[in-house]
Amino acid sequence: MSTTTNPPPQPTTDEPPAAAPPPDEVRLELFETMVRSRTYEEAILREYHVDKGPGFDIGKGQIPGEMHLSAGQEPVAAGICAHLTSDDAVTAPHRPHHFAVAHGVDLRRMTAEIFGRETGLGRGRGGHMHLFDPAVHFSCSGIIAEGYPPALGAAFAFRRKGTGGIAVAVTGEGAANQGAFHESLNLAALWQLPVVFVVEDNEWGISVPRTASTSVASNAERAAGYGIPGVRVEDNDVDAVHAAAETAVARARAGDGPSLIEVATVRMWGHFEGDAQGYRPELASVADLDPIPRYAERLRGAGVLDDATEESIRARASEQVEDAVTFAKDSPIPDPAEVHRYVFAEEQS
Ligand SMILES: Cc1ncc(C[n+]2csc(CCOP(=O)(O)OP(=O)(O)O)c2C)c(N)n1
Repeated sequence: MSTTTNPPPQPTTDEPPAAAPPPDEVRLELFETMVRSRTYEEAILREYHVDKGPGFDIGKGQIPGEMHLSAGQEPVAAGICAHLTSDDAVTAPHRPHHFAVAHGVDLRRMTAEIFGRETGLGRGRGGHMHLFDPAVHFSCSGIIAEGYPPALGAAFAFRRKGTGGIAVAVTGEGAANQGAFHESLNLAALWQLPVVFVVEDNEWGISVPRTASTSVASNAERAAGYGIPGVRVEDNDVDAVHAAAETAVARARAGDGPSLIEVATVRMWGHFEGDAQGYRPELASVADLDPIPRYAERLRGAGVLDDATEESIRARASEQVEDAVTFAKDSPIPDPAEVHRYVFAEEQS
């Protein structure tokens, strides 16, 4: 019987580029995108809890069903989407709002979808985990890691059509243990597709810590297993995400194939609204990790942001968000007689 010895592990990941910060106007745009996203989620949070009582009944209220909010993870979406246009595709996970906002999904129709209204992106049939906006090639799914394979399809189509578009596939670190994640990395590498894979490592998959679900310290190491570059951005740093994405997007656009970016980020609120988070020892200090005031502080220190600019950014965000919420609330609910429309049903009644 012969035995083989595995070679010692080699360093497998590229270090994120130690780039200079983006130009001032870009940093302000990154800040504004993050503020718009947070303002949006604060409004959805407010509206979601209306009429859920007494107690908390997830099926009640004007937005029934589960709600997964992304507060804290805004640097990932802002830094990546700053390099994209509406000709590029984004496939987001069940926690999609920050990517939808950053990629320019129609805010009114997205909000109407979340409220289950006929004017929604999916005529109110899909809800907050199923937002589809073909105008900007955006989609998301409640089935974790299932945004990865469709991103390959979009990238393949863009290449065949010669549009110059690329696809960005986003998932959480928990979902990076799903087969669809690994199959997608393999095929995208094999076919050298213009894809950027993004993993948001918020350290928790519902109540499961990443150390209990994931065999490697960084998903960037897994990229090496498929022969593609992988980087991990630490500290939820939007400037560093922007720099890493610049490299990965340029590589995809140049026809040099896919890359993977993992970002160490933070889920500031529950896995879903109503989650008491008793499993989370660090809960008391999570608010200190809020990336938006941290970035504001950094921009102030660099002389990029002042009170007046921040106020106008926040006012603009509130105006856009409240306009979208009003549009949604003023929209009709779907006609109950049409419950069988757009679904496979043996009998239409
Ligand atoms: C295929 C599949 N299995 C299980 C679930 C249930 N589920 C919903 S979210 C989630 C955890 C996801 O964790 P992660 O990928 O880290 O994303 P996060 O929620 O932290 O953003 C699970 C297991 C699902 N939606 N899809």
